[in-house]
Amino acid sequence: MKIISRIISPVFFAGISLFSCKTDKPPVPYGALPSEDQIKWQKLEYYMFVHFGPNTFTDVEWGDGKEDPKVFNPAGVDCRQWAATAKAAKMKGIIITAKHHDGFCLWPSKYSAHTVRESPWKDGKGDILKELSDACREYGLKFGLYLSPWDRNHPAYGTNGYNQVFANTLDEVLSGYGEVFEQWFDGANGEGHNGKKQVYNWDLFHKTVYRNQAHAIIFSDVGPGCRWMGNEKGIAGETNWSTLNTEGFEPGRGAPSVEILNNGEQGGKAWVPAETDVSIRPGWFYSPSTDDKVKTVEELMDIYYTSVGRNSNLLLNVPPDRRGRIHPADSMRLMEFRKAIDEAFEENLVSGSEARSGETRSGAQYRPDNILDDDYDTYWASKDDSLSPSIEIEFKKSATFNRLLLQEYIPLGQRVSSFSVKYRDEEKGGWCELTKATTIGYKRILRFPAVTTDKIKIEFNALAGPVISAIGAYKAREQLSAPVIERDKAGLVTIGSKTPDPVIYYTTDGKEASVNSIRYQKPFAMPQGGVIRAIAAVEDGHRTSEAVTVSYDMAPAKWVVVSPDTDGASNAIDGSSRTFARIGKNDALIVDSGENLTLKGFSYTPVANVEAANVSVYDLHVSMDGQNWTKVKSNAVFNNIRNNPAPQNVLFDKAVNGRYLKFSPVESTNKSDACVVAELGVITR
Ligand code: FUL
Repeated sequence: MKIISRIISPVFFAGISLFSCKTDKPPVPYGALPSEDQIKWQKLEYYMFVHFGPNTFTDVEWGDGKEDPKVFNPAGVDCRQWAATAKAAKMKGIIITAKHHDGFCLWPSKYSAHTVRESPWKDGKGDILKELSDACREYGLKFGLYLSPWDRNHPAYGTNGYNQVFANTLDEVLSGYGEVFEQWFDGANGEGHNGKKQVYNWDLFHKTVYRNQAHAIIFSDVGPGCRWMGNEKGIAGETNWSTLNTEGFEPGRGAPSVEILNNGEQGGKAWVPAETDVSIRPGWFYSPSTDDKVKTVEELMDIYYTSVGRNSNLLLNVPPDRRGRIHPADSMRLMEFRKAIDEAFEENLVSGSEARSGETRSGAQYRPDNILDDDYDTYWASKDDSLSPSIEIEFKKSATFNRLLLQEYIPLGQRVSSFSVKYRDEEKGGWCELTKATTIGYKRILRFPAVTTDKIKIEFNALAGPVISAIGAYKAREQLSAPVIERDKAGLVTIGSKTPDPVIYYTTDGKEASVNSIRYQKPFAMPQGGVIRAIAAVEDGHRTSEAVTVSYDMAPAKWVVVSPDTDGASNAIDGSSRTFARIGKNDALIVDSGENLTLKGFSYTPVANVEAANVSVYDLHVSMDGQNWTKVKSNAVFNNIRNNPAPQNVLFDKAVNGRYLKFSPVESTNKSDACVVAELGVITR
């Protein structure tokens, strides 16, 4: 018997191993798929947006096309400095606003009379696109173009002829400056200088792009190359499909809802991945008034996690200043941001681990441990019929981590619809819930409080057997949150923090805050306004947060709402932007400040939500007695307030004396009949 088994066993086991060596066919691609160009584009992950033009000098977000081209006169344009900064930040390219809504061309276009040629810059002989494309080539960066079809200057805008003018303009830029990796089409479409709107010929525009740049990715609300993800705050959907149904939709007002753009659509017929465009400052163009409002590293890291970490590329706007250089406040912040990303993802704790899954396809190229190498093109693939497989990773030794990174192999489609992560905790008795999420796509990063374990298990739910390129675990340093400064109606300032029990230091004299500044102990009064700078500190001041700066004008302490006489109307002057008043269109919000003021301007705080009925067009009157009114603003526009609902500070041409303010909404961002006012304020300082 023994002899027989000795003879049989090797044959038997050879048979098994021969059998297990059988290799399954590669997984069948699922649903809409990315093109090769889209895959290359997705791997860029992070690149720079540059808003530069007359608005840089006139301090507006949307120029009206009537600005004198002479305002464009930067003293020291240095596109190599932009490229060097992008390179040092490990961004992969730069997209520039070649032509914004004002129609001003940053190159001497033969199709426009509103260009750098008409400006005093380099005696009209300069060409920003030439300088920047050369600099990008020198620094090994990709070069991309933003061109707004909406043109508030061009005489042909609003006529049939304009579409061809725009196509010619595209032709000119796309053939003149070498390779263009992305063509950015802004969906905003307002009136031209003649009050007319344009029906765009997108088909003609797209053909023009592809004729010149066959591999360019076309951005718009609905692609076709990549899509706007629905807000300008840097927050892509937690669920983010790269697929979308685009038939019957158009960029701009004809686009699907912002919610759909934010989430994509499961089973969508086209592959249109998300791109997150967001500015490092409150506005898209440079303004000296925002030098101290550059986003903190904490905010930028949040944006990184809600964009790159949610299956979206990140297009971060860094607007050059009036010299034509990136301002030190922005470049310093970019370097700190880079350092924080690099530190967070420096060490992948899964290296040297073992990965196992019982639902793996046969064949070495599908093995679970393919997720552990650095090669995106190797993957673990489950069997065709296993739509809910799991994979276990056993660490070499017990590890502590607070980030998990997962990547699907997108050339075979986006397949995972949800997954949950468990970790082994012997003391608690086995597997414990760690976190769960929905989609993965090209890259997904999850954040959670640090956990220590030797083993994790990920359970997937998928539309087709999951194909996973990478799973990584990291221990990122938790940022010490910057203080949050708030002031109430009476003018009482409170400074808090998300970090438990920090010590907060602040200044009110304009000086930088440090651990030697005033220690915050209790709320303090600032009814007349001023500047507050604050930092938070822990570990006896050895670790400090980033500094925040907030400027206040006078508090609405004595103010009352005269009209409308509705519940909640006083929310517009309660000092809190979390509450809001509703004002009927064609109605007015009248406020009595209780004293005669010298008004340099006013401020309107919208509700910070793209879908809110914020005021986009308004009239403003001022009065001494609440009877006789002076019109200070008529049919005035809050530019780009729909996409970027940020506080608006409006300066008057000259100061006006008054006690009463009448704010009359004319149009709202979502065309509804009632508009919202989170806060109305004055500028007196
Ligand atoms: C928006 C524009 O209206 C803004 O001015 C900015 O250029 C942003 C990137 O796109 O739609």
